[in-house]
Amino acid sequence: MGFKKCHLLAALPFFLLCSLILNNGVEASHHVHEDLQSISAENVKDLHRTGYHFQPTKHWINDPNGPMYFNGVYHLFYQYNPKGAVWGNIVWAHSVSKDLINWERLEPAIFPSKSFDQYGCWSGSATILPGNKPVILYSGIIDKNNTQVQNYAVPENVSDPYLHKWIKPDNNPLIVADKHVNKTAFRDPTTAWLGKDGQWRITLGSRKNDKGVSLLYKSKNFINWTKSKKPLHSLAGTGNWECPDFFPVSIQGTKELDTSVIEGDIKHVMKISLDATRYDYYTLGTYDTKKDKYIPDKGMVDGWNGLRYDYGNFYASKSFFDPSKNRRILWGWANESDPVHDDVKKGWAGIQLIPRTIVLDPNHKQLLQWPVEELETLRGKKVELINKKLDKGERVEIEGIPAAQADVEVTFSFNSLEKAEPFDPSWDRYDAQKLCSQKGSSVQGGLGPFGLLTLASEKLEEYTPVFFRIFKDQEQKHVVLMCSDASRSSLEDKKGMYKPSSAGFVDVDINDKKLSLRSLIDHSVVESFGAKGKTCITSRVYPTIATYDNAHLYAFNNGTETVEIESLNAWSMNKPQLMNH
Ligand code: DQQ
Repeated sequence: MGFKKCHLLAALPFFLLCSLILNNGVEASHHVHEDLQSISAENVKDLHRTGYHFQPTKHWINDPNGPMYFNGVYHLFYQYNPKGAVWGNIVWAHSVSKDLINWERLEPAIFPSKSFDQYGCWSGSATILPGNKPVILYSGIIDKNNTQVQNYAVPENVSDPYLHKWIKPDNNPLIVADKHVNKTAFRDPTTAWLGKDGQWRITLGSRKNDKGVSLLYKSKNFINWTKSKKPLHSLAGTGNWECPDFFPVSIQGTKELDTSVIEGDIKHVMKISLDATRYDYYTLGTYDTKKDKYIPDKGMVDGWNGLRYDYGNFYASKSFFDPSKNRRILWGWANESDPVHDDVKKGWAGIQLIPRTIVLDPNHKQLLQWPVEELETLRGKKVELINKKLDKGERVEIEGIPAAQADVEVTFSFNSLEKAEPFDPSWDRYDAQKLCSQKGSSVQGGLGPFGLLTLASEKLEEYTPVFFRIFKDQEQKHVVLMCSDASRSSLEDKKGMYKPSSAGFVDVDINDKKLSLRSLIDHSVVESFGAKGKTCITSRVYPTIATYDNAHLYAFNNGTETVEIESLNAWSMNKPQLMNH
């Protein structure tokens, strides 16, 4: 996938070049391997399959689609290739759950069958209309040139608890591109929200030359849609926007909100998936309902240098409001980081990450993300460590649980901030990844690096460290770097294997001299949450030695300042029930 090549080129002037590499001139966003996309998996390889993440028994998956809670059941649809382990032949696969953890796979809900979607059923969202009527909006591909239109589908029988069958009425497509819109960059409708004028609104991803655009459409009856003259939001130089998401968050943070809440003590979140870098970026801001415009808050960085949901392998995410627990839940997809031919050999590619709750940080400057509480029902055996000092160069093994399939929560504390290294003013404040690749976990520092060595072999031939390193800038402010470094995750080093030193900065007050970390370790994925979900990083890794019982977990400190593991709890993780997956 272009992700591997292109975000190395993540600099503005390279955008067009990047886009060409990614798409060969066609606005499809995924690499197309026509020769491989219909090779059915004969034998599915278990090595590196996850234990508690969502994945089907075989073949390719990408974007989560139309997540919703309806009549006591969670529905997750997702882009799926029923015929092979690379992108292509895309349908909406469908799974249902009562708890977001155990899933039952049903037959695909939407698949190409009509003139308005015969070349593909791409991403979209669900809205529950008044009278408890769910409706899906999705992008249909109508020809070989990737012309995109927006369609709808409704359940055949709303009384069927699992909504097995979906109908695509004959009055589709609902929306086609007008002459001002690039019809091959015109996709991924959001959940609709209702304006005060009684009109529904949706936004969808597009671009005008190199300007990323979130087009706005309005409708009184959900059938006839009119394009607003002005987009909801746009930004020059960002290229094609995919899978936009637009929703309110509560300022009080006690109860989250339905997508149609557009007033009150709220802020709005605008998330875009940038095709050129393959990251999900968001800003917080205000929805001006009179002008139907989204305005990012002052000081928010929009675009390539903006906040990301996750600084690692996480893309095309989608959120939904869960009225049963008054929370907003975010689903993201993690692609493989291995060569495409390995995916064909494995017979599978792609996982959905653990669903995360999202709330506004009390500082109102960012979101906080945390694995849904239901994940804790999978916790098995627990081991703990309390008040364990780690001097410079020390590491301690967390023993007693299978380290390849675990959930770890740790709080580190330190006595002083004195030894924080100076933050060189020539370093790029937005390029945490570069800093992490230069100052990895083994390069001695002052305050840090300290953290966890996940999926480690006993002799450390392989390991994926997740760690912090603390600097002090010229204004004497502390800068906290968080890394999830895949560069030594595998002895395998073939062409096409992507092993980035993924990293982000953590906007956290460390005057209490503490930093917390949670890592969800699951064979080929490490999902980490720094400072209670301020900065999240996901790595996909393919250890050759540190697999199953040969995987180890350590806490380490390579800084001159002693750090203490104030508390560490680690659990083995049980397998959820994934029926027919
Ligand atoms: N994936 C879908 C598109 C979307 C892209 C196609 C993002 O609708 O823009 O599988 O990964």
